[in-house]
Amino acid sequence: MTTTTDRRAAVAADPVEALRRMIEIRHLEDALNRLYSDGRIRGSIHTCQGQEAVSVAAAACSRPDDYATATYRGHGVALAFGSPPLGVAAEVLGRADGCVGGLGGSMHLADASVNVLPTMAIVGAGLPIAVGAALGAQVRGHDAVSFAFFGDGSTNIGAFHESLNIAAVWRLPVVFVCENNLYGEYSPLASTTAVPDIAQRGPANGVPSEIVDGQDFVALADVLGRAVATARAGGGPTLVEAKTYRYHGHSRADPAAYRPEGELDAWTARDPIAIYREHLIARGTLTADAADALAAEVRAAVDEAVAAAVRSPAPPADRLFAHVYG
Ligand SMILES: Cc1ncc(C[n+]2csc(CCOP(=O)(O)OP(=O)(O)O)c2C)c(N)n1
Ligand SMILES: [Mg+2]
Repeated sequence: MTTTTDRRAAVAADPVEALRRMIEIRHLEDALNRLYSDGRIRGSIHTCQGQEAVSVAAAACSRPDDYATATYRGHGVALAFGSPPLGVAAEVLGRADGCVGGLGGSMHLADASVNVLPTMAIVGAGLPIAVGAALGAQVRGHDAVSFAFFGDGSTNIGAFHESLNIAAVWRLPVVFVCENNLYGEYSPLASTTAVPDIAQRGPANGVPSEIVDGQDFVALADVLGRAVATARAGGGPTLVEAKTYRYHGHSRADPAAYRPEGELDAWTARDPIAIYREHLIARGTLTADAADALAAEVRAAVDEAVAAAVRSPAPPADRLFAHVYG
C-alpha cells in the first residue's frame, strides 16, 4: 500500500511523479468545482488551477520531515506534499474520510501525516506559523525546513513583514513562497500594492529574494532547490516570488469579470502542465503516448477518489465538540 509519506517522497525522487501530481491537482480542483456547482459543498472554495507547478516544485525540493503552511487556496499544496486525493476531496465535502475528519473543510485543510500544518482563511496567518515551525526545528537542532505559501495580496499584511524580519534576524530555515497570481480577491495587484514586484519586499526585511516563472516547473525547482539548500545549511530564509495566474475567479462566488480581455488566454497558452509535459518529452523521459496514458490513469484515480469521498459518511455527531476547548 502506498502511504502518504511514500506519496510525499515520490515527487522528490521522480520527475514523472511531479507531472502526475500536477495533473492530479488540476483534475481534482476541476472535480471540486463541479461538486460545488452541484450543491454538494458548503461555504465556498478557492481553487488553484494554473498555479500547480509552484507547490509541486516546492514538494519536489522538500524532505518528508519539512513543513508547509498554505492559505484557503491550499488544496494543491496539500496534494503536492502528499495528502491523498480521497483525504482532500472528502475534507472539502466535510466527510469522515477527510484529512481532518471532515471538521476543517476547504479553508482549514491540514494533514499531520505529511507535515502540512493547518491552512488558513485569514490572509497572512500562515506565515508566522511557518516561522514558528522553523524556530521549533532550529531549537531542536533538526535541519527541517518550513515552506510558507501565500499570495501577493498577503504581502500587504503586517504578519508578512514581521515573519520575514524575525526569520532573517534568527536565520530561520524558512522558504517564503509568494504565489503572485496578479490579484487579491477582485483587485489587481497595482491597485493595492505600491511595488511592482513582491520580491522587492524581501531585501527590505533582510531576506534575499528571487523572481521566477511560476509556470515553469524546472525553473521553479532550480530556484526553490537553492532556497531549501540555503535554509537547511543554516543560511536563513529566502523569499521566492513565483509569477503565476489563477484560471478561475477568487472563489466560486467570483466569475472574474474584471479580467481584461485576452488575459486568461495569454496565461492558458503557457499552461504549467503542458510546459512540463513538453519538457519531459523533449528530453526523452516520456513519449507523448506515455504522457497521455499517464494523464488518463491519474484522472481515473482522481474520479475514483472523488466518488469515494461522495460516499463517505458525515462525521459522527459526537465529534462536533471533540476539539472545542473552554
Ligand atoms: C486579514 C484578512 N483580511 C482580508 C481578508 C479577505 N480576503 C480573503 S482572500 C483576500 C485576497 C488575498 O489575496 P492573495 O494574498 O493575493 O491570495 P490569492 O487569493 O490571490 O491566492 C482577501 C483580502 C481575509 N481573509 N483576511
Ligand atoms: Mg493573489
